[in-house]
Amino acid sequence: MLIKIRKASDVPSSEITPRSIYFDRRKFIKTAALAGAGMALGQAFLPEAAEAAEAAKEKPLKDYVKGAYNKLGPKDKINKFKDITTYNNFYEFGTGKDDPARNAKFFDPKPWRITVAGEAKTTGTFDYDDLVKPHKLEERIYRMRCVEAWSMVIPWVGIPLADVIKRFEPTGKAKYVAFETLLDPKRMPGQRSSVLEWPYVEGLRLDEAMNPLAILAVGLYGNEMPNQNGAPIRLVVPWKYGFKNIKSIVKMTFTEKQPATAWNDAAAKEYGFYSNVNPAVDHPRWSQATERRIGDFFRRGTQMYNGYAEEVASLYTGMDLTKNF
Ligand SMILES: Nc1nc2c(c(=O)[nH]1)N[C@H]1C(S)=C(S)[C@@H](COP(=O)(O)O)O[C@H]1N2
Ligand SMILES: [Mo]
Repeated sequence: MLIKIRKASDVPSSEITPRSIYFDRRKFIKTAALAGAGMALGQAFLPEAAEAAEAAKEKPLKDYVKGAYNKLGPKDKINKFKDITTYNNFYEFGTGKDDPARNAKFFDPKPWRITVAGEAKTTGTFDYDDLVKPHKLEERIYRMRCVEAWSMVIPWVGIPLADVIKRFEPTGKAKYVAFETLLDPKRMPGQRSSVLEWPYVEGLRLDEAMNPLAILAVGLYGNEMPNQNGAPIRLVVPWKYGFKNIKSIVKMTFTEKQPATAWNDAAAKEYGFYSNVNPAVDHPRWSQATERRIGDFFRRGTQMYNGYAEEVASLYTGMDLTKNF
């Protein structure tokens, strides 16, 4: 049994953010449990993370191809659902790793519409179902390497980005595809502060976007995408640093020129357009030679293209990777 969750629209915005409320509630939970009230209250008072896990499990994705792509190394273990859903970067819901799980809790990602614009034969605004339903869902178990030098292995469920792009028939002028996250400070409290320019934007060269590894993910662990991971639909390009994997996408634009990207706008010397995982190109403020796999004690070496060189290296032949970082 889960407590009935109020819709985001029923929650006054003043109630979504304040940490004090959260901490007070946690204190209350502890006290209640100690008093032996836990049993009577049942699962309504599970700790936050377990509650989120329970909620996600109630939304299983039906009918997806298991193990469609699963090229893990001997030292790769799929991360726990708890790690994947409580250690996040999603600045629209706060800058702390545990902020998105808490602050995205009441976000309601349906109905959702996605606008396709720019250099393509078919453009317009589409309902989520019209965009996703024509495609067969596939499980893709990928490593994800954040530019901050931590990593995870995540069992995504999604659709190949190339198949989506083909449906819109980009014109000969289309050289890039740009993506935008929802802009809605009422529902995304982090957008009320100016840590980044909103909306969060990202982009790929069209040939990168057409690479078979690139997917639009709509779920993980066989369930619909948890809000904190970018519900209802987000990009996953596993050979690039995590910030390329833009969440909660509302717009896709085919462009002739290289589009602006959020972290490049914020600090161009630190975050390039390409952002391919590369142990030999350090971030100006830290080394990228090693990484910390969430759940591990010892650091491990960073792999070129995050271990996907075989699939993607040909996209960058002849390019100076130090300049095009
Ligand atoms: N819209 C949006 N997308 C985003 C981010 C963000 O802050 N906003 N953070 C990025 C970063 S830095 C990382 S590492 C990944 C984290 O994805 P995860 O929380 O699902 O592991 O999301 C990326 N996508
Ligand atoms: Mo990241």
